[in-house]
Amino acid sequence: MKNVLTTLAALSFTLMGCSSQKQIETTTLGPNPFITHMYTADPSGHVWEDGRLYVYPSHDIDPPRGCDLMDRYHVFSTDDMVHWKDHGEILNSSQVPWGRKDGGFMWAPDCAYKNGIYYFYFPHPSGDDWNKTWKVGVATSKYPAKDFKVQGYIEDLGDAFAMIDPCVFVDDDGQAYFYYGGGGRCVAAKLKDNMMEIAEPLKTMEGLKDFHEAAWVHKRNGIYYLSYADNHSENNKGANRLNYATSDSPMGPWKYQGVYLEPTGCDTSHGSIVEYKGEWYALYHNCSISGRGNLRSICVDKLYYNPDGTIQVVKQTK
Ligand code: FUB
Repeated sequence: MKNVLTTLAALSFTLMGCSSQKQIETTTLGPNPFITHMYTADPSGHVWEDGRLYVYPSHDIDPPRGCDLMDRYHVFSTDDMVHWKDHGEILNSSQVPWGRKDGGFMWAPDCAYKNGIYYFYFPHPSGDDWNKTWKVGVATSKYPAKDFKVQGYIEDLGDAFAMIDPCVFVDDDGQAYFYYGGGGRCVAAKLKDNMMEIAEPLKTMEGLKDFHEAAWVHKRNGIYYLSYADNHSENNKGANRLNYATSDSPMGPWKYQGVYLEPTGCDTSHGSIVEYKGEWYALYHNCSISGRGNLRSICVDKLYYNPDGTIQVVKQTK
C-alpha cells in the first residue's frame, strides 16, 4: 500500500553559477486499481473547469459474456489522485432509442466540453448484427457527471464494421477533432461547432503501426500524440500493448514512436493520457482483481516524457 500523502520534493540545482532551490510538487498515488467496488475499463481522463479530474470508463458486468453485457456507464472524479468519487450511473443502453434491442455493448466512451455543454460520446450497435452496426452516440448535459440525455448519433461515418472507441480532442483554438477506429482502421475528422456532426469527410490516420483500437489524442508542448492499442498477443492470447505516434498536426501524418504500456494481463488494453496539476498520468485497465481477461479494473500511474518529447514506458504499480 502506497503512502497517500502529497509530498513536496525539494530539488537543488545550479544555474549559471548561481545556486538555487526549486520546489517540485509530486503527488503520491493510491493503490491500483483505484476503483474496486465494480469492474471498470477503458478510462478516458479529462480535467474540467471545476478543477477536478474526471474519468469516463466503461463498466464490465460480472459474470461476463465477453464484452456483450456491458450496458451502463459510471463517472468517477478526484481532486487529489487518491480519493475517488463515484458519481453513479450516467447512461444505460436502455436509454438509447436507436440502440440494438437487447442492449449491452456500451463500449469505450469519451467526453468533451464546449461552451457550457458536456458531450458524452459512446459506441453502441444499432442492430442485432452488432459488429456491423456500430454508431457513435452523443449524449449532452450541463454537468460533467449527471443529467446526460441522448441526442442522437454522429451521422455520415460510413462503413461501421468494427468501428468503436470514439475520442474527441479539442485543440487550443477550440477546434474539436473526432477520432475512432477498429479492425486495423483509424480515421478522424474535424467536428462542427455543434460537436455532433463531422465537418469534413473522415480521413485515415497515416503512419500508425499495427493499430487495433482505443485511439486517444493529447497535446503537449505543441506536439500531438495519438495513442492506441495494438494486436499483440502472447501464448495465443490477447495481450495488447498501448503504442503512440506523434505529429505536428492533429490530423497527422503520424510518426510511430513505440510502446508506452506493456500488456496488463487483460484480453484488451485501452488507455488515456492526461495532465493534472502539473503532472502527467496514464490511465489504463488491468485484471488484477478478477484474474479474468474481461473483468477489468481501471488504474492510474505517472507518465514521464523524455526531453525530446518521447514517452517512457509506464511503470505499472499495484
Ligand atoms: O470495453 C469494450 C472494448 O474492449 C473497448 O471498446 C475496447 O477498446 C476494448 O478495451
